[in-house]
Formats: sequence, structure tokens, C-alpha cells
Amino acid sequence: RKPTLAVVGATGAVGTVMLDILSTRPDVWGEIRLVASARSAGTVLQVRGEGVEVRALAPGVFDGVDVAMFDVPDEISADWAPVAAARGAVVVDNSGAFRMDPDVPLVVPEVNPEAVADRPKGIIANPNCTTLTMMAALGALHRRWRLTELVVASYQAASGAGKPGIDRLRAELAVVAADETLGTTSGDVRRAVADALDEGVDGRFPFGAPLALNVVPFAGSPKDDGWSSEELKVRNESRKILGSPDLKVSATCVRVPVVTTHSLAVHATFAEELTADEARAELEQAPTVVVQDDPATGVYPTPADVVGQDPTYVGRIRQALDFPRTLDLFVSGDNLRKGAALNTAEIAELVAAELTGRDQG
Ligand code: 11C
Repeated sequence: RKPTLAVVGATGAVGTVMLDILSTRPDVWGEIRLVASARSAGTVLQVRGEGVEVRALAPGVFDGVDVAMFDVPDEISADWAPVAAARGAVVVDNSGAFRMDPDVPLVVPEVNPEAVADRPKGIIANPNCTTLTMMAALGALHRRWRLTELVVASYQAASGAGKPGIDRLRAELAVVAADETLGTTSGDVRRAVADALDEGVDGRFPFGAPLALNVVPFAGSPKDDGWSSEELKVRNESRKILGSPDLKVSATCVRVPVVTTHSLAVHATFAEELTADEARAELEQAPTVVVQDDPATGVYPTPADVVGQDPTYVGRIRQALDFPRTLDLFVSGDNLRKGAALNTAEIAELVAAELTGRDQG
């Protein structure tokens, strides 16, 4: 019997990509059940070429479900993932609610697939998209040279904030495209966007400042001592995924006017000396990493080229001039695919293989 899958949050930005992924990957699932808020119940969505009616989130929707993927806000996952697990489903959760729980594995299949099996709560967590964007590449380098220090700056796309984030960036772009004088005097973009989109007051911009014609040096929510939630997630989650509780990590998370695909400038220090050529060769062997690294001819990853694709793209691989055990590199990955839906689907497939094997055994 093929396992039954529930997709909770089927109508969101990640959920929409998930349905596409489920329609194109090898079909390991029996029934696929779509679940969302009561507001979306009754909507018919296409998955595997068939219309499936969305059900409202309620305990009964998990009856008979083997694996439940959750792509919903933290508080909904916190309440409902345990409900699904109590009804016998293995939950793969893409929120931040359980990632740092010691009884919940945090899994990137290229790095720590074995962690899937150790899930005392019946819940497996999917990492934050910013962390996840660099993990396949860093995991490959860590396996060979052992990562000891990680300093990153992110360039995060608007869709990290879901469909409202995409809609907001497009609305701001329409405003600035209509006036070619904008971007020339202090505050002109801020005023034009505020006037057109009725924001009015500084600080009420969804991204903290206008995103069109701009970059915003803050992503996530404010935490102690000036850090953002995203920056702390990068630190804590990288340590947990790589199994390096003492890894030194410092991150600066920045939002850029890109619809989808996060990038990171990475300064990674290893226990062993390594050259850029050795690192390039190692990354070229990694099955889900694509190296694009010939800056003299304009070959490097950019979000506009990477979007919609599954691999992690890596370029600008350099040995840091003043640091013999350190590489500088640039990574781009689709935050809705590998950064969210694809990694969740891959984890769920590991569980499906385990359940199917158990059935057959
Ligand atoms: C962003 N990375 O780009 C965030 C979104 O912990 O899953 C995902 C937040 C999370 O805004």
C-alpha cells in the first residue's frame, strides 16, 4: 500500500510550489489530501493532474494519514502538528515551532538523512529557507574539511514572506516604474511608495522600508542585542543540521528586491587547509549542487537564473587571501523549492520509503 499524504497549508506560496513538486517527482504517494484554513475549504486544486478539493483543518482530516506536511505559520504548527502526530501521522513541519526541540530532528537529506529515523514526537522539522539555501553545499565541504566558523550575509527574496511578500514587492515595483525620477534624492522612494500604497508612517512598511529600488538590512523579527530572528535561526539551525554545537556563526540577513531565490555570501573557515580548486571539485561531485564559477566570462549564479530550479548553485569560489583555511563563495537557491517545499517533500519521501519497507517487511 502506498502511504497517504496530507498537505497542510496547500494554498500558500510554499503549498502551491509543493503541489507542483508532488506532480512532477516520482509518485510514492497513495491518496494526497489537501488541507487549509476554513476560508479555503472547498477550493479545488490540481495535483498529479487531478482536481482535489481542499478540506478545512480539523482533527478528523488526519485519520488514516501516514505523513502530514505542514507549511503554515508557527502558531498553527505548534497547535496542529501534535494533533496530526497523535492520530498516527509522521509530521514534516516547515515552521519554526519545533526546529530547535531536542526531540525533533532537523533534516537536510544531503547532510543528515539518518536523523529522520529518530523522531520521538513523530515530528521532523524542515529548516528555515535561509539556512537551507547553503546547507547542501556547506554539508559537502564540511564532510571533507570540517567547518569551524561561518560568517554569512544573506540576500533574501520577497517570497520568504509568502504570497503577501510577493504581492507587496510587485506593487512597489509598479509604483517606482511609473516615475523615472525616483531613486535620486533621499527619501523619494519611501514617500512615493507610502503615498501610493497608503502606508503613511515610517516603520509600517511590511519589509521595514521600501523594497523596490532598495535593500533592507533586516529580515525576520527583532531579537535581543540587535539580532534578527533570521540571523539567530541561521546560527542555531546550521549548528544542529551539521551536528556541530560549537560552530561559530555570525549572520547579517538582508532583504533584496527579488521575487524568489535567496542568496548568501559565505565566508567559511575549516579545520583543514583547502584550496578553491579542491572545494570546486568537491562541490562538482555533490549531486544536488551546480557550480557556476567563471567570473571572467560572467558565469556565476544569480537569482533571476536560479529561480524555479531544484539544485543549489554555487559560484565566486575563492580562497580568502588572508585566511588559509577559509573560502569565500556565493550561493543561490530557490527559497520556495529547496528552501522549503522540495526539502519537505524529500524528507517525506524518506519517511514513505521507511513506511513502505516496514509494510513489505
Ligand atoms: C524569510 N526565511 O525569507 C524567511 C521565511 O523560519 O521558516 C521563513 C521563516 C522560517 O523571510
